[in-house]
Order: sequence, then C-alpha cells, then structure tokens
Amino acid sequence: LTSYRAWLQYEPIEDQSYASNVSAYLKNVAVNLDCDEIIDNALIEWQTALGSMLQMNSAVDVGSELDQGLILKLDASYQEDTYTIDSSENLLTLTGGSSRAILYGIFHVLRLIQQRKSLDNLSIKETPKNKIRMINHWDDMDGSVERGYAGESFFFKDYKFIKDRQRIHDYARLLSSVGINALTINNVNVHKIETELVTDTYLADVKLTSDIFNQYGITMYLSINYAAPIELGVLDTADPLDENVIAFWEKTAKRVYEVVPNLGGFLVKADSENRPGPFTYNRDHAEGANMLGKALEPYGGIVIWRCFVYNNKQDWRDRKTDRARAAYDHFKPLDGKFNDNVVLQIKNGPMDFQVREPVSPLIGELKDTNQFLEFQIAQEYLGQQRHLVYLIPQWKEVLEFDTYAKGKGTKVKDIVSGEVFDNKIAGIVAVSNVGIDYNWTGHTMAQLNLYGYGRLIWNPDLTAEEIAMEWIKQTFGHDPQLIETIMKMVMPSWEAYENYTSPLGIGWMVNVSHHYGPNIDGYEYDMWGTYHYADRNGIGVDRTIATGTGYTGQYYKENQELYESIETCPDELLLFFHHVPYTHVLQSGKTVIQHIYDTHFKGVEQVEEMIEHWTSLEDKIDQRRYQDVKERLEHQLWSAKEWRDTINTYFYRKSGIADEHNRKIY
Ligand code: BDP
Repeated sequence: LTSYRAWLQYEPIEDQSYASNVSAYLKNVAVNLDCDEIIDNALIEWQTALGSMLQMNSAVDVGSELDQGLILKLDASYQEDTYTIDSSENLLTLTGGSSRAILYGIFHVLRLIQQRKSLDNLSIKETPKNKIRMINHWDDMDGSVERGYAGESFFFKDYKFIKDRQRIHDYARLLSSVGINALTINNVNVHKIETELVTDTYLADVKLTSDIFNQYGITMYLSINYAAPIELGVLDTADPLDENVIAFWEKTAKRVYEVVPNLGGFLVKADSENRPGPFTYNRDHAEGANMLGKALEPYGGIVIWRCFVYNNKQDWRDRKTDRARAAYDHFKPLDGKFNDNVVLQIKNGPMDFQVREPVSPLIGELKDTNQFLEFQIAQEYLGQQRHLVYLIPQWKEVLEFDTYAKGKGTKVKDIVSGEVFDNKIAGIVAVSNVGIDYNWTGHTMAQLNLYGYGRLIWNPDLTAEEIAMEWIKQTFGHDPQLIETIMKMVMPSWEAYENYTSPLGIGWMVNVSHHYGPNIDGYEYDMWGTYHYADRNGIGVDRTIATGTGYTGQYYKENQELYESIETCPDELLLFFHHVPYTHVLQSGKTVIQHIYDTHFKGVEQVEEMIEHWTSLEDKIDQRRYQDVKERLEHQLWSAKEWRDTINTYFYRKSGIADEHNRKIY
C-alpha cells in the first residue's frame, strides 16, 4: 500500500534524462568493509530502491575496485555515526565511521535520488548533532497504546508479543532512514504485566524484538516498574537503599543482559502520576536512580530517569503550588548527584506538551547531569492526529531558545546535544505517533512529524520548510503545484491550531482525561494543577516573582526579566505568566479579548483554506491517501468551529465585551 511505504515510496523515475545521469553511479557497488547485518540491510535497501525507481539491478561485489559506481568503506578516524559522500566522474564514495553510518549514508543517497537531486560533484559530510536520537513508545501489552491515535500496538496483543514481526522490521527501516538510533517499546506507565518484561516470561521475545532493531542500528530499551521487587512478589519493599532491593536489581540486570546483551538500559517514570518511586521511602531521586545505574553499569546499560514529577493531587481551592515549578524544584537541587550512566529526561515545557509553553527552565540549570530533551510526536493535545498540525516549527522554537545559561547564545539545542556542559550521554527523545493503522500514523500528514523529528534532531539547523519539502517530494512526488500546495497547508498549521484552541499560552482548555475538544473549565476545578483563573475581569496565571508563584525566577536573568514584565513578555505566552484584564492591550495593539475573537475566527478560516488546497490536488494523489486526508480535514473543520464557538462564547459571556467586528458569537 502506498501509504504504508510512507516516505520510502521509491516511485519509478519518469524523467529519463535524470535517470540516465544517475545510473552510472548506481550500477555497481563495491563493498570494501566487513559485512554485518546492518550492511546487509543497507544493501537490500539499495537494491530494492533502485529496482523500484530505475528497474535496475545494482550488482554488489565484495572487495573490488571500481571506476564507475558506489564504493563503501569505513574510516576508523570518523565518529561512529559520521559519513561522507563524495562523487566525481560516475564514481560515488560513501565512507562511514561504522556500519550504521554506512546505512545512514545509503539512505542519504536514496533521499537525494527520491528528490531528483544531482549526484555530480558531491562533497557531503554528515555528523548528527545528537548522539542519542530516541523514540518512546507508550504501548501496553494488552495491545492498547496510551495516547495512541493510529490504532493498536504492533509489538503487543493480548499480553503477548505479536509473532509476525514484519511490521517491526519495516518500522526499523523507517526509523533508521531518518537516523533514529534508540527506542523503548513499552509504556512509561508500567503495569503489573509489563513489569514482567525483565523476567524470563518475556525475555526471549524481548531479545527477538531487540535483534530486529539492532539490524538497523537501533538500540532497544525497556521501561521498568520502580516497584518491580514488590510487584513481582519477591520483596515487600522497593527502597533503593535496602540491600535486598539492590541485590534484586543486580540479579535482574544480570539475567536481562545474559539474554539481551545489546539492551540499551531502562527508562523510569517514578513518583509521577501515581507511579511508585523512591519518595515512598523518603529517598531522593538521585538515590533512586543511582541504585539502578549501579546495577546496569557492568553491562554498559544506562538509566533514563524522567523529570515529569509534580503534585497531581492538588486542591484547586487553595492551589498552593504551581505545577510549572515542579521539574526544576525537584531536580535542580540534585544536579551533580547522579551517576555517569544516569540521564534525566526533561519535557520541552514545564507543564505537558501544550500547544504553546515556554521552554522548561530546568534545561540549562543542570550543569553536571546528563540530560535528554523530551518531545511528543503523538498529538495528544494537538488534535490527536485528526487535525493536521506540523510540529517541527514548534520544536524549532524550543531548540533555538536562548537559555543564557552560559551567557548570550546558550541555546537549548547545544545544551541537550551535550556540547555546552560536556555531557557523556545526551540527546533527544520523543513519544511515538505510530500504531497498527495501515499508514502508521492515522493521519497521513502525521507521517511528516515522524520524518521531521528524525531529520530535525539529526540536524537542528535544517529549516521547517526544508524538512517539509524533502518529505513532500519523497511521499507525494514532484509536481510543482502539488509541492507548493502542500507546503501552504503544513507550514501555517501549528499557528492555525493555536488560533482556534486555547489562547496566549494558557493551555489546558480541553476535555478531561482524553484531552480532545474544547472544555474551558474542565481542568479548572480539578486536582492536576492546570488552571486559567478566568473571571469576569480577566484571565491568566500570575507566575511572576513580584506578585505570583515565582516561577519566572527559575530562568536566567535575561529571560526572567523578559517574562516578569508585562510589557516585554511575548504575547503568545502572556497568559502563561500574567493575570490580566480582558481589556489589556497586547504588544500587537489588540486587547486580549479582541485577540481571542480574532484568532478564533482566523483559525477556522485557515482550516477552510487547507481544505481548498487539498481538494485542488484530487487528481494528483492516489484516491486512498486523498480521501483519508480529506475526511480528516473535514472533521478538523468541524472541530475547529466547535473550538471557536465554545471559546468565543465563553469569553463573551464572562467579559460582556462585544466583538469589534460584530461577528456571530452565541
Ligand atoms: C501525559 C499523558 C499521560 C502520560 C504522561 C507522561 O496524558 O498519558 O502518562 O504525560 O508523560 O501527557 O508520563
């Protein structure tokens, strides 16, 4: 199926002059390195792709010299994932620091061909910005996927591993084609059954799955249950300083690595949203994580420890703590106390993957601790893969954010890559958006977010436009009108979604628990620490040092001052940081209330434009993908209108202030 192939379409090349120009480079391959499974897969990919695009059988020869064709070789002086591609006079040389780098280089050449780029006079050198480039699955062993919007899990069903592993194989190809090199397959919320993944009940299956990923240069990790010693009925405590608990984890690690020697390590969600953790035993998170770190050390494993720790049982009536402060308040005091093989995983914002949040102030504050940045490709709060929302522009803002941690220009992208503080383990992870749906992501256009995630964390300097353009050509072809039209749909889509949903950085106006559709007060009188404080006079959370929760004080001075002052705080985050009257005039010159009305009308119009664009492409796209996207866009329009009318009516009724343009508000 077309949509199953995602961006690896390998459509036959119709442009004969292009085909003949590149053919000489492709006819033969000389392999001047030791083959392993990764190289084998690279060669299979090469032959499959060329067979499909050029009906060509590229002959593979081991150890030979060539004067025309592709030469593969290793260079021990290169970093592991570095590769170079050079070409002249019909000779293409791909040199890699490892088999994996060769695989990436092969995908690079195929990407060039899929985009109809010339192979003449290439002089390419690629080194990924981030060493670890990871995906987290939130798959449960019953087959469901927490926050999954693309069907069930393709790893598990009915508490077993799915025996047919073809899909996992195809998934590994897709991931490695964009440079992903790590993943977890089970949810961070580990229930009783998944606790057993580290036991002999499942280890053989864990190994089979891990092997498939390894063959594409991807290291597999497992999410573990902090209370495993109790859950498995071995002990009655999970206290990290208890010697029986220490022995339990040592023994568990030993057994796990006997069966799965290439496992990357463990991912842990502890003391978070009712998950067990060291707090139960009055231990801190460094004590908790280091105990596991020591158990994995002999095998080279690492512990990834999430910072999503906050009080989710607040009383909305007294609202004593500000949830936004939580990650920093918990983890900043522990900086420097974690083992070398422990890494803290920090969500991009201080709350939880909202359409707009400031960057987590913890990033830049941990100077002596390994860290990962966590994004969410799954569109939990961004339309759940029924709305078209291109996420790269949002992530780019995060990566380009200047923390001022070491003075001006200390950007998030350089901190999380490990460069600024010279971290041993560093990188970026994101929550997956795939499932068993035939097109992987539910919404065909959501494939772009997975593709883009890989490309962006490999090279954060790629622009959102470049990434989208690459994807469109590989996914849908080369018709200029098609490319231009899809660009016009995806580029403003994040802004459009922001326009018709919750305004000015306030977030959370969604239905409780499933998080889809508008519900302005859904989270207002609840325990989750997610409030907007709207009344008849105004709206917003005062997070200033002067009169509010003091959250702004968690940023370095320059950002602190920027956010603290109502004059300089960027409009798009105003209500995240300040409580203001509806009549407050934004930097844009509009009042808050007029901004709300205007953006909500505009957001719906933007979706209408998307639909016009898409329908203009009807005869340029296969029916299945065309109809799929069309149906979703129509639903998106319905949903955007629901958002517009709910939000506008609510604020009209609260404030009593009419729309300047007298549009229909209910
Ligand atoms: C929230 C999700 C919840 C996850 C949690 C997490 O609503 O399902 O378990 O994040 O990141 O966004 O652990």
